[in-house]
Amino acid sequence: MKETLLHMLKAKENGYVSGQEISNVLNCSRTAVWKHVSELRSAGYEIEAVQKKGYRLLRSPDAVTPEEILSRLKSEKLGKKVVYHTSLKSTQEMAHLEAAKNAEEGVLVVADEQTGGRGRLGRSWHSPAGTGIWMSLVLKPRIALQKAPQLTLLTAVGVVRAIEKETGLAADIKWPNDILLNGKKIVGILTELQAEADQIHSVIIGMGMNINQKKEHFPEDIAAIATSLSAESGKEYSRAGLIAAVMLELEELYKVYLKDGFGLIKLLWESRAQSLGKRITARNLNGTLTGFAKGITDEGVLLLEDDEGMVHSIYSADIEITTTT
Ligand code: BTX
Repeated sequence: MKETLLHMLKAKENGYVSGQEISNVLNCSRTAVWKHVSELRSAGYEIEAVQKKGYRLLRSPDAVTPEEILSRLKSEKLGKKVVYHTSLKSTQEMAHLEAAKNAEEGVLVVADEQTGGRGRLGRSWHSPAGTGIWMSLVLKPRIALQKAPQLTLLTAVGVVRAIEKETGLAADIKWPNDILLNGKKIVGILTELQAEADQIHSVIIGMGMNINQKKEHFPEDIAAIATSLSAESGKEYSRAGLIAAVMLELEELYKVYLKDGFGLIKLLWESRAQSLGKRITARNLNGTLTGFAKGITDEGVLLLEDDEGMVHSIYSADIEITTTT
């Protein structure tokens, strides 16, 4: 109901929608219309009511509620169902539960704040209220287990393209899961699986995007490595607009991926990857390797050539670019 009402108000940009028209479309009384308008107002919408003219939307809050996301969504499947919570420990956790309940592909779990947001290897992800995007998308691709890392790379490409389209800012990808703006981390991607033997049931793609935080909002331990779109450009962005843009980009890339495989995605990824062709240090649980980042395989695995000329396949690591040549 609220969603339809919002759609109607938004569709009449700067114009009035009469109470009668709303009550006809929603099939409810004028008093019920007033109640829905009041609910929207308490959620932060500024709505003007003028006798004989009707209602006019003056301002929407920067919320990541289903109403705000769905009224901007252009994708057909991804993000069509939004599971929203003001505060969650982790959207990943909730998306795992949704996936286990046999949620349809494309379900998106969003929280305004995470109290226990997580990164890889048990690390934490700083997710304060009101300024960033913390979301987890459920996909159900019929692909072999070892191909799952490709979806992290696909997501990175989709997120970078969405940011560029929505904000004009050009971000880079650092293998495998970081998106950087001016050398600092603005987005982290966490891909997790529900699988049995070598059969994937669901892929849960977690995305943490720093959007409107000010520089001083970042805690000391990450202030030197993290940034937000707003901290870099001085502008503020609609989080719901960015979520809708990410869903559309991901949907387009995902369709190509399912139909034609990883080839095109790989090319797109390589064109945005700042670590390729550079001397890097890769650290993971097996130790530290330094060498030349030759490229990625068709599976999305990073190839590192060490100083003895031996090529190593790196499945998971933290990468540091040691020099720019
Ligand atoms: P990662 O392990 O590559 O990065 C985690 C590291 O990034 C932390 O140890 C810290 O140094 C740094 N960091 C923490 N918070 C931030 C931040 N807000 N901005 C920049 N750097 C930060 C990356 O893991 C994957 C993160 C995925 C987060 C999403 S949010 C929605 C979903 N739910 C959830 O619990 N996780 C995912």
